[in-house]
Amino acid sequence: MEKLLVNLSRTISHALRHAPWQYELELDDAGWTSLEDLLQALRQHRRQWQPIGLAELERIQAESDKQRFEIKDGRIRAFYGHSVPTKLRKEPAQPPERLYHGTDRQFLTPILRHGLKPMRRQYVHLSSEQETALQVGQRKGEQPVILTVRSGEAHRLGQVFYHGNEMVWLTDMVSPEFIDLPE
Ligand code: HQG
Repeated sequence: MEKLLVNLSRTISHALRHAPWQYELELDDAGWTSLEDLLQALRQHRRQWQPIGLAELERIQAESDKQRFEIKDGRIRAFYGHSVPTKLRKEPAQPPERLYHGTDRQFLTPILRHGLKPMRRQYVHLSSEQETALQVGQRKGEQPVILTVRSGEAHRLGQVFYHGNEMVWLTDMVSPEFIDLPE
């Protein structure tokens, strides 16, 4: 994807996940905001973004490695990743039997002691595929580790999981008893 679109995608993530107020946007309880307001804010943010419109957002959707945003009925939201202070409403869903979490070896001791915590985000992020988890882990340090989460078992015992997008699942925390290390 060309640089302009990568930068645009990062700024949209920042606006919709972390700091909507910096762009004079307000998110509703499920994270939606007006698409037209977002486009206006982006056009003001950088001079070279003045001509951007829906077509550029659609190109980001088509060319990104991940599905990060949802656009519907004149509104847009981030699928996952939020850190805004008000916890967003997500729809509970039945997870697959196993999910994966990529991290770095340096975090294993606290994770195995206290479980997976959302840290600075609203939810713990889990991947439905090991390959995606590996990519996430590689961003955290030199020694990526893929943890397996027995999500089916946790769900049957009452833990709630939420859909991010097709590949990303969210939950409030994962207790160490449901986490398996690689062999
Ligand atoms: C670690 C990307 C110590 C956890 C990805 C992770 C994802 C603990 C870090 C999405 C811990 C938090 C989110 C504990 C968890 N003690 N460390 N008890 N519990 N951790 O960035 O899951 O490309 O907030 O292992 O694809 O890495 O941005 O979460 O290393 O879906 O669209 O604390 O972001 O998507 O890191 O990544 P993050 P994440 P995008």
